[in-house]
Amino acid sequence: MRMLAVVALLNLVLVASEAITLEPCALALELTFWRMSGYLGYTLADWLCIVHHVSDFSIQPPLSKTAEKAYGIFGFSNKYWCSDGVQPSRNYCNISCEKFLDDDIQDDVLCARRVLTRNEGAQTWPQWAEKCRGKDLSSYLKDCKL
Ligand SMILES: *[C@@H]1O[C@H](CO)[C@@H](O)[C@H](O)[C@H]1NC(C)=O
Ligand SMILES: [Ca+2]
Repeated sequence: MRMLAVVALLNLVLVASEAITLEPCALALELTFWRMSGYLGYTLADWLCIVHHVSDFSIQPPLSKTAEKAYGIFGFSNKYWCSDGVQPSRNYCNISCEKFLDDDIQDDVLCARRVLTRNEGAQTWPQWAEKCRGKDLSSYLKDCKL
């Protein structure tokens, strides 16, 4: 009985620390479904470029909660956008950071929209200004059937 409990706990830990990697075209489809294409002027390719440079399409739990950390494909900070229950947070998206570690991106999208409307658009993601803005982003979608 006790053994079983330990095994179950181990399984949970392994699952929890496993990275989820999203396929870019599948993400593009989901972002389309959630009406992110063209939202406030940001194209699908802009979103893919942001996700590429912020998280490389990978959802990985932070190894510790002892400092500012970025959660999920959009890299939401546990000091501003979500709360991990450890860091003091403004929690502008009013959500637990854990919600950005699953493969359901609806809440991630809602928070990304809030980032755009609350801050100066995609400036919040320094990666966007550096690697995406004004660049030819057509390669992100060229193999996608949308
Ligand atoms: C924050 O989320 C909680 C629970 O999901 C909800 O009850 C509350 O009304 C929300 N607060 C704001 C300001 O949206
Ligand atoms: Ca989520």
